[in-house]
Amino acid sequence: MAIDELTSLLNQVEKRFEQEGNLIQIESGRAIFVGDTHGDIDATQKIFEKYLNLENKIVFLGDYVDRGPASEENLSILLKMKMEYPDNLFLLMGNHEGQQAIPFRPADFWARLDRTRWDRYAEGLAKLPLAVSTSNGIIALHGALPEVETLRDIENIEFGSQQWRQITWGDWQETSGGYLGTGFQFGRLPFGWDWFEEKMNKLNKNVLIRSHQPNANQIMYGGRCLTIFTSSAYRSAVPQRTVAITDLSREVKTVDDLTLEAI
Ligand SMILES: [Mn+2]
Repeated sequence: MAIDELTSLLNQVEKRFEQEGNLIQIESGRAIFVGDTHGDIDATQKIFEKYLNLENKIVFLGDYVDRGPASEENLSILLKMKMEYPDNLFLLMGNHEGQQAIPFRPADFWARLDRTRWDRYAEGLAKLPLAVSTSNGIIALHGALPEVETLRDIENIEFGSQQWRQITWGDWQETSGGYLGTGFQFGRLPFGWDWFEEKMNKLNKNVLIRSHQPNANQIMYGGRCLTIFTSSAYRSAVPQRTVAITDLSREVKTVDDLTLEAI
């Protein structure tokens, strides 16, 4: 994309993200949750063909760039479609959009950008919302649950803070315990079942839908934690690109109340 076009697009879409704030509430209709797409523009286009209409709300859980073959194209189409369908398409932040706060490597998308584009993307993507709350019992975000007292506290989480990092970099381990300490992979924060239960009680939610961790078990914690991945970039760990669908008129108590579809 030419720099003028990029600047204009980011100027528009940033305003929209600022209006939405960190926490998006979805109250009605059908919601489709999409995991990491990671440069897999084919996945993103299939999602739009299959689900984008004025009745549906599509929620992308972050990580649009790096790893796959078409990062900038994937990100551009998502930002452009966000401006065309602002009330039907929601984009959340993953750790790959937070390169400015926690730089990591390899990051092929970021590494290929010149300084002007790097700065402009970093500034714009830092404004992405962090979480979606639905009226039928779901919280959706990229990684793990943040240390907050109530759902509304998510509104005040600052980019680059510890709570931001819990959301964008947090992993879940199939074990009891709270914060499980460092010593795992770079940047990642591992948490256990006790952390999950405690934070879900505070948020007053039944099911967490998240992505970020291709090697995680798809369903954990008594059927209340779902990890989906919607990219071909980690095909060995995740052979099928999966989305999760919910009808907001029905309460979701466990993952069994969601519909999982391969795209
Ligand atoms: Mn991630």
